[in-house]
Amino acid sequence: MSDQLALFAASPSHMPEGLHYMEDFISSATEQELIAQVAALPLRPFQFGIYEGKRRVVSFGFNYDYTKQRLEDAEQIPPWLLPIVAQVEAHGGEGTRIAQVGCIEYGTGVGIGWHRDKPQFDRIFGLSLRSPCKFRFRKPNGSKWQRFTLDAAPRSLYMMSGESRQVWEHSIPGVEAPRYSIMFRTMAKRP
Ligand SMILES: O=C(O)CCC(=O)C(=O)O
Repeated sequence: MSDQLALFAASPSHMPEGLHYMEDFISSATEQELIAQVAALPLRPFQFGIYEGKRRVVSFGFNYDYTKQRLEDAEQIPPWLLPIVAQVEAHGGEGTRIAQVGCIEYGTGVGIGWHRDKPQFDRIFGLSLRSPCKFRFRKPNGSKWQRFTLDAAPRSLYMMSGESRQVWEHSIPGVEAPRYSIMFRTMAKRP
């Protein structure tokens, strides 16, 4: 484990393999600044082909187009996000290069359904802002689901890699208070 990943080592051992979690990744002052920046973005309802999700999003670097089923170029990661991108890259360890950032706003009662992130991406980091959420995981276990729930606190960072990223699905039930998150994604290596 790299020195940087050792900083995530508080993760309980019963977590899905490859899931790491760190509380207080940022200060309250930085959280307030990031919330103000994200809230000022031109957030739009998440587009899922002909469907629209209730969470509102903006993507930088790349955007996955569900109609065309491919990644499209998106606007460059803006300067105000670069310090936090650098902080996430440092925690991800040597060779961590964030190529895509997604900013998400969840109103009260809004969540995200079961899914795995697109295979074009490799590791996924999520910074939680403003209020907590139940970050749920499930994977098939015979005819049942094996489940795990991470209580993701505001200002915490999780990282999904390995099985938690490739095998387990994740979802968030409707949040009890408005929540923002910033997702940071590295690219998968092409075969
Ligand atoms: O808001 C979060 O922490 C999770 C978002 C997520 O799962 C996604 O954008 O694919």
